[in-house]
Formats: sequence, C-alpha cells, structure tokens
Amino acid sequence: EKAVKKEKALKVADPVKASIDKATQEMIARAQDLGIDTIFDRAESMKPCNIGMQGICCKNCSMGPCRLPLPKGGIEGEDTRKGLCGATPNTIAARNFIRMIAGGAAAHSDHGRCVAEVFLSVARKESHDYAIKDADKLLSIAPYFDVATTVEVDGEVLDRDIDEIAVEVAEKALNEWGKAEGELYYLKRAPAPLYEKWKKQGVLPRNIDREIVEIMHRTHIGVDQDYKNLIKQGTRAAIADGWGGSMLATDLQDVLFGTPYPVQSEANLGVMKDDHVNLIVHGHEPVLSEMIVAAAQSPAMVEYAKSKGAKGIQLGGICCTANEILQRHGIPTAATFLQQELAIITGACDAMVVDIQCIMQNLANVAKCFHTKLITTHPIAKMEQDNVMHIEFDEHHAMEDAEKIVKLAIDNFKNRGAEVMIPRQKNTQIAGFGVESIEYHLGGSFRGTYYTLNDNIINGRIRGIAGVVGCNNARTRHNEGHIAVVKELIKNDVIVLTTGCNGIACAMEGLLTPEAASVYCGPGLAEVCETVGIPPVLHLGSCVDNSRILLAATEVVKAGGLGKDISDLPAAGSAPEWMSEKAISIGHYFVTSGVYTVFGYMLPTSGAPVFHDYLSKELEKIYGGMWDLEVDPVKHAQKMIAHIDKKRKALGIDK
Ligand code: CUV
Ligand code: SF4
Repeated sequence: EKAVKKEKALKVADPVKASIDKATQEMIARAQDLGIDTIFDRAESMKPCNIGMQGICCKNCSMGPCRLPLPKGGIEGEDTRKGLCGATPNTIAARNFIRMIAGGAAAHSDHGRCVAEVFLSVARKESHDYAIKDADKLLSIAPYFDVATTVEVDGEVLDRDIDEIAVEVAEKALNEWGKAEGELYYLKRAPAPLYEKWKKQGVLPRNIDREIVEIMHRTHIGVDQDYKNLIKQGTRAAIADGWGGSMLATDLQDVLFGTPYPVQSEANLGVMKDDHVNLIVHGHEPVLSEMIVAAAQSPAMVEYAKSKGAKGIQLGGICCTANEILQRHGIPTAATFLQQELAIITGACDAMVVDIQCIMQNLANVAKCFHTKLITTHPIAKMEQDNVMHIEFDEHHAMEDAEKIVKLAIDNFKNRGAEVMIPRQKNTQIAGFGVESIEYHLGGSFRGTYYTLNDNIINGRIRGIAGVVGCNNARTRHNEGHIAVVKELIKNDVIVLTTGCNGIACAMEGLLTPEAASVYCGPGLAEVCETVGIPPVLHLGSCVDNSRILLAATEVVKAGGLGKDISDLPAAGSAPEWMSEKAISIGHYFVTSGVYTVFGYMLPTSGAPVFHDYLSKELEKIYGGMWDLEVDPVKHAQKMIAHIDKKRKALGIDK
C-alpha cells in the first residue's frame, strides 16, 4: 500500500501533453530529469474537487462545508438540495461567484490604489524618483474628475499650472476608493445608453472599496439569499473594477510612466542569455519594475555587471509585470504564468524579483535547487520559505531599492552552476498598443477614411472585434486554447485585442507581428493589416489594461455607424485558459458592459443550472452581454463569430 502511495506522489506530466510550446516542453523534461516538480507534474498528482468545481460547495460558516452535488442523471422535478441553513445551489453558487469577483476586483483595485498613492506623492513632490511622463494624458483625464485645465485671469483663458492639476486629479482619484457620497467619476465615460442601463438596474458603483466589502457582507451566512440580488452586487463590484480601479490604474500609470506606443521586442524563455546577468521581474505593479528597468539600464550598473564577468544585464518579464514593461520599454517577455518555475529551471536566472499576484509559492522551492535569488518586495506579499529575501520597496527611495536589487542579481552571476540550459525558442513581437495608437495607426481617427477601424468593420473587411485575454491554467494544455481561439478568429477576419497571458502566448507564437497577417488571416483582415502595417492581434497590455478594451469599444461606438452602445457592436470577449479570480471579475464587467463573453476550461456554476442559465441567458436581456462556456477552442471562436454575425445583421451590415 505504501509503495503505491509513493508512486502516486511521483507522478510526472508528459511534457508534450502539458504544453504546445517547445521551450516549455524542454524545461518540463529538464525539471523532471533533475527531480524537481513543477506545476505541470502537480496537476497530474492532484485532481480538483468535482463539487467545488461546480460551484456548489459552501464553507461560509463552520457548520459546513455543505456540499450539494448534482444527483446522478440530473435533476428530475423540484431541486430539493440545500445546505444546513437551507441555502440553495443557486445561493451557494452565486455567493461563491461574487466572492471571486470580490477577490479579483480587490486585486486590480488595490494595484490601482498603490499607483494612485504614488501619483499623489509625485504630484506633491514627495517622491523624486518618479515624474509625470505624459502630461497630455493627465490633461485628457482631468475633465472626468471635474478638474479644470484652464483658468480665467482678467477675462483671459490661460493654461492652468500642470502641478496644480496633478495634485487635484491625484486627490480626487485616490478618493474614488472610499468616497462617502456619489458614484465613480469614470462611469460617465461609458456610452450614455450603458450608463443609463446601469442606473436603471441600480448597479452604479458608489466607491471601489465599498462594493467589495458589501460582497463580503452579503455572502456571510444568513444575509443575501436571492441569486439575482447577489449577482447584482457582483455586477456593481465588477463595474467598479473595470470602469474604476483598473481604469484608474491604467490611466495613472500612463500619466506616470508614459502611454504605450508600438515597440518591437521578443518573447519566450529564449530571451534569457547565458553570458548576461538575467534579472526577471514578475508580478503586476509597474511601480517597482519601472525603477528596476531604469536601474538595470543605467551605465553604472551595466559597467558593474561587466566587472563581474557578464556581458550585460538581460531583463525579462513574467505575467503582467512583463506586459507593463514590454508596453512602455520593449523589455522582452520571458514567460507566461505557467512558465514561471521554468525560468528558474534554466539555471540562468540570477534573480527573480516579485511583487503581487500570480506568483507561485513553489518558486521558492525551485529556487532552492539553483543559485537564483528570489526577492519579494511588497508588504502584502511575502513567502514563508527561508531562502526568500524580502526587500521592501518604497516609492520614497525607489531608485535606491531598485539598485540594491539589480546589484544583488549581478553579484549572484558568478554563483551559477554549470547546469545552465536556456531553451532557444523566442519570437519577435510588436506590442505597445492602446486606444491612442489604434486610432493613430488606423487612419488617425475611428471613422471617415478608408483606413479607420469603423469603416473597415462597416465595409466588412474586418468582421468584428474580439478581446481575448487571461491566464494559463494547469488543467488545460499550456497555450493551446489561447492560440487555437485567436487563430480561428483572425482566420475569419476578426481583429483581436489581447492582454495578460493571452498576449504573451500570442507573442510566443509569432502572432504579434505584421507578417502574421498574410500567414494566418482571412483576406479582409490581412488587407487591412498589410495596408496600415499592424499585427492582426494587438497587444494592449496587462490585466488592468482590459480597461483599454472597454475604452476602445467606447470610441468605436462614439465614432458612429455601429450602433449606440457597446452591446450593439460586432464584438465578443474570451478567456480560453482562465484561472484567477481576477478573470471572473473581468469577465463579469465585460458581460455587464454589453459583451458576449466566452470562457474556456469551466465555469464554477454548472452545479446550479438555474443560476448558470441566469448568467448565460437572462443577463443578455438586461445588459446585452452574457456569459458562455466552451471548452473546445474552435467551437469557442465559432460561437464568438456567430455572435459577431448576429450583431452585424442587426446593424444591417451583414452583406
Ligand atoms: Ni494579470 S491574472 S495569470 S498574470 S493573465 Fe496571466 Fe495577467 Fe492571469 Fe495572472
Ligand atoms: Fe452550510 Fe449554510 Fe454554513 Fe454554507 S452558510 S456552510 S450552506 S450552513
């Protein structure tokens, strides 16, 4: 018996079945050779709980967990399942679902709050290592906060002092998290009909924190026990994420660090170099990584690296931190979420510095087997393992902290073992898109010429717009869903806007290049991409930058010719390999902003069919968008295309 158990613990993944990517396969195999387990192996050894997966396990009080599995053969007649307190499957699934929204909205919004705090301290001239890089962006967002950008002096209208504007915007922005009255400023950026829908439904977020707290209250035992009312609060918190915390994070990051414009770079583990100091930044907030980039590129640090026998310093990013520094600095992307352990398995990672979100605790165990220094930097994200260093990052001496970290990596270069093995795979990518650059590259406006997005959608060269985003998931083959969905969409002339790990996956596959147009696209999309010189998949950044997709959709609506609301657009959303709570929050603000949104893998609602139907059918009647689940990637894309065609028909542009 014992022997059987031991064998079970040693289960290993089949590298080819685990990922479509060669570099990933190689590194999984290498880890196995070295006797180091990775998430791919652990996914073989531990299977998820079937009841939890269906969303019908409640542990909101100590009388539970109450588990309400679907009867074999389905429900016949009345569904009599209930927990000790009487909670129905709908109540339990809805409570679990909106708690996921709370988790996701909290993560994005707390990230935004941190940026807002740094911005305020910069505006007040209290931190000197950052500056306002994009004053135009500041001027463009000021009106949304009712902050004047001009003053009248003796009847003459003059530009207002930029520092004054900055302080006022920063104070008002930071106040969005906890203001006592009113509603979020940015809600008015949505198309007017959408704002009116939210208002009618009573889901206008009051402030960001409150909507998250209220979810925790309403899902406590014995509070809200009506799934429709529960999901309404989920909606309010999700909108507070997408049109609040995330949008503020994106905007204030643009003001502080610059609005992204297209840049060329590379992606996959092959960006690491065996003769360079490899410093990997992983996590989400660019507040830290911006400084690391500046420190690593400083001549003094490069000289120091050379004095230690390296040819230079190679930075690489993982997860959304990668996306942030890719968008603004062209720093190469080393890995997606699922490849994070593998970056250390190369034996060439001299330091990995992490901040918040999507950081696997097992990094510490892997790092133990190599010389890699693993450094946590955020007060809210530490690790228990004793080989992890904590260097707390503080905006008031940001550069000093960053230099300390870069120096640590350089000093560690000489400690590498002989066992360096960097996979060769990498691909070129053009990233750095945003609302501004989509407009710029497609004719300088959204409508009125041969080149614009709206005109090309109306004339049918572009069939529609898809937002394909989100994580990797160790329960599905790494990157397979991402790539299959995106390829099917562009083959059918649907232009793809990407963020998060989908963006990284597409980059690794070479889909973020203008050349991809002639290889993978239908004739219409290919023609547009070739004419204006853009990739068919436009990388808009990190997860908080999904707010850029909302604003791009809004600009398309406002430019005219494609209906009056986001729900009228020939557009759809997708997260083929989602896993995080943030993905549920994103999915839900897409849905309640009017977007048909399909998730891959699973939705934790299947054990509560009535609640599931409510999300997938009834919400469409209210918001024009709805949830769907499709595991097969080609069908997944086809469902999105069918929705796009339905909208084209309604607009009368289906010919
Ligand atoms: Ni924020 S949330 S795995 S890094 S996209 Fe990547 Fe993106 Fe999901 Fe995490
Ligand atoms: Fe069970 Fe109700 Fe407690 Fe949930 S809240 S664990 S359903 S008794």
